[in-house]
Amino acid sequence: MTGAIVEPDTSVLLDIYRRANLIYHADEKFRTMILGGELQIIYYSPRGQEILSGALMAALNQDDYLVTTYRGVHDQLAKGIPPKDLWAEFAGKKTGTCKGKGGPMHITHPETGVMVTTGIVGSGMPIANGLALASQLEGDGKVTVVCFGDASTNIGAFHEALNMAQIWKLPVVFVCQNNLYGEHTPQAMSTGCKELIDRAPGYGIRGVQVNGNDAFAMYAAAREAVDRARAGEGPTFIEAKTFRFFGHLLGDDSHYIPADEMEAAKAADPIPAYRRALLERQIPQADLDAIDAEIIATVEEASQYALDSEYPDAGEIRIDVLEMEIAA
Ligand SMILES: Cc1ncc(C[n+]2csc(CCOP(=O)(O)OP(=O)(O)O)c2C)c(N)n1
Ligand SMILES: [Mg+2]
Repeated sequence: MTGAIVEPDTSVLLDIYRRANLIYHADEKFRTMILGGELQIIYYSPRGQEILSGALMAALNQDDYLVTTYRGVHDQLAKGIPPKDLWAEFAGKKTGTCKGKGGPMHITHPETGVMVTTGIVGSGMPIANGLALASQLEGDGKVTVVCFGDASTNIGAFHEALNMAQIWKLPVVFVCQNNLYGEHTPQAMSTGCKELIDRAPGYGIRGVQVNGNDAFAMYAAAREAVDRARAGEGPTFIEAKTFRFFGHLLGDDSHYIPADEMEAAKAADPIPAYRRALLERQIPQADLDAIDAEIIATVEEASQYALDSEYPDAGEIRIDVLEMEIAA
């Protein structure tokens, strides 16, 4: 874990609060809409991982790059995609980030640096290297962050990407959001090494293990890794420990998670814990309540916008796609 932590100032603490609680309320609304039949999508809830993502994205610039996964709605919102555009894409509407043709699994929004969302486990890491290599060659000063889960560290692409990033000193930060399970399999059943951070020395890459649910520790780890990458000091592998409260996908009853493990994780829910931490630091409750109210209104507006928007026209089906002529 990281050592002594210098606390960020109040504006950063509130920024993290805002990002994390936008995720929290959006996730709640997504689940309500899906279970109520208003939205027909497969949904991978990031509930429990909000603080990790909020603190991580608060350390990035708007034009820094992000690559994330099917569970990436927390990362996408925290990176700054306008909720209306994101919601409409989830609903498959033409007002969405990809004109409703990508859906939740393929969110892209270059205006806020969200370059790729992928459902192919581990595939984001080499792509992140490509983005970081482009930044290095062009000298644009951007940093690429790539998020992935614990089970993704068993994919070959993870090992190739860490090695290549290190030898080329790429401005990339690999963030493993270790929620301890890959689908229904606990880490110990799929992974030989106990601590994922132990994979870093094998590639000579800087490794940092952190409690991702602790906003202060997570922000400090992210800040340092991002600053180093931007300064040309190369990549970092961050293993951020966290937990997911709704299983792999919505509808998963999490029967494979021991009851006491789930209970302990919920007792340590990072969302109320961070609110308590801010109140202890004399941040007025009214300020936090005002942010919550604003977020709830934003989420309501975004979800209604998605419902009210139109589906793409049938004539759109061959536009924005790669077409190949197949010889008869
Ligand atoms: C290459 C590949 N193999 C298998 C799958 C099926 N699959 C989808 S999610 C997943 C688990 C990934 O777990 P982890 O990386 O820990 O991320 P989490 O879902 O916990 O956020 C698997 C095996 C896939 N999508 N792609
Ligand atoms: Mg996982």
